[in-house]
Amino acid sequence: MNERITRSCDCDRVFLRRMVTSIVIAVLFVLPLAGSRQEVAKASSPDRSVGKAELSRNERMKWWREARFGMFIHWGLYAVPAGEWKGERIKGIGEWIMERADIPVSEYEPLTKQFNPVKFNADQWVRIAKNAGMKYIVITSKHHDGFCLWDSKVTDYDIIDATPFGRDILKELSKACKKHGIRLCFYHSIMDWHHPDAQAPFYPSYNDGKRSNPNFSRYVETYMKPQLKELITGYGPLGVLWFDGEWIKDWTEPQGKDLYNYVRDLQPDILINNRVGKGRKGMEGLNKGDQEYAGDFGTPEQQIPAKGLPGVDWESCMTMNDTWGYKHYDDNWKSKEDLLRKLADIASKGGNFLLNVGPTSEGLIPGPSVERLAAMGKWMKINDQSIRGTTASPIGEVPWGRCTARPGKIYLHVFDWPTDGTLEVPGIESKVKKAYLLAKKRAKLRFTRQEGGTVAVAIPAHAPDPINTVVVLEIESK
Ligand code: FHN
Repeated sequence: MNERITRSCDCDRVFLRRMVTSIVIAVLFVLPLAGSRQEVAKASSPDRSVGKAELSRNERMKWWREARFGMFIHWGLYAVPAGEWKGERIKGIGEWIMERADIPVSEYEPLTKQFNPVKFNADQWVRIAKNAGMKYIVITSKHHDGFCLWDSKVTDYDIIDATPFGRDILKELSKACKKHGIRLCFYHSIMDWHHPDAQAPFYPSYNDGKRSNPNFSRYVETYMKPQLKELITGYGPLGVLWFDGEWIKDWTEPQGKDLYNYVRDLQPDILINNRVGKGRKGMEGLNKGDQEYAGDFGTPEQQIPAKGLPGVDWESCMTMNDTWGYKHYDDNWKSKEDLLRKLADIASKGGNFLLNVGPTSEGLIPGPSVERLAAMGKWMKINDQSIRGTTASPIGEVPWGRCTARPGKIYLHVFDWPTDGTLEVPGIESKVKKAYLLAKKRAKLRFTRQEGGTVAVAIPAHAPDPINTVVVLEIESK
């Protein structure tokens, strides 16, 4: 992903002087600090506040790379119909019901009168995330349907002015996140099916990728940007602004670059995903290769890249069942085994896992989600150092599971426990100092070095953790 998009400006002389200053600072003080990951930052970003050098991209990304695991929350008016409209079950993802059931704005808006999540408890939600081992929460401030989960000054189509609930959800969540040391982040849809200057006039094909609204730039300048300013200055500092809905005809890469700069000017250290512009290749989520695109990390959706991507930051977002927004009859839940192994798989390829919950209209995270997150938390409590802040496997693929690493340690995530008492680990070039189960550090495991860099570790007859037992090799770091 690329560094901050440097805006062209008519103050070239001043800008040039700043460029030279930044490059000198970078050469003398910042670039040598660059992490192991390929430093893609340019030293040319102009200072945003006089006298304060801007954080490099690696410095901004540090907490996010360390976190590795976050909670996605899709919540809004769509939780009221919960997948049904006029007695009919509507196919597809729940938060798209306005589009999938051809609901006109005039019929969708009254859902606000039924949105009264009296069981919502921000502290409880944040504790569920924290206890699962998640370090950040990305919640839909505004999804495609245009409904705002905070008290916006530029519309009444929000939680305070339009619903009987009358509490500022995002304000309460912001407070709870600060209390528990969790980074609050917002998902914000560029596409807006409610706003007359955006996609509302395209009813019933709100998502018509071929149509343009002549007033779209008015929506961007007088509505979307002011709302983003409200969110960043009123509920921040934020960890990430997670844009979506960028695939519409009215949105372009230059607008994405402008929005990236606009947001970073409001909060210089914020992270922004690659859906702010037009860089991503569909659900694969990584950037097309033909030019520099705005955004700090790639966003594979409902999938995990086949291999690690050296020097690229990416985050796989996934549902726990088949929908992002709540549907009362979607019980196709992924098992805790599947979710835990996905977490290890993603980390073994150097990515982050953004796992979704879709709360009900009462404000509750569904029970099956809570159970799975508790199980993941139990595993993370023992094994989180094999995920948190690790880098991709240094030894490629292994037949029995996955690997992650940090300087001096290789973590062997064993899914298929060998029955012959020996775990064969290929490609270990460094000297192995010791081996042990992460869950039982003091019980050292014997190991021998075989031909061609394979290390054979003597392991117990039965897997201590049938889902993922972590064996640690401490090595002489280069
Ligand atoms: O259309 C959205 C969808 O509702 C959901 O928010 C996902 C999650 O990333 N993103 C878009 C589909 O790619």
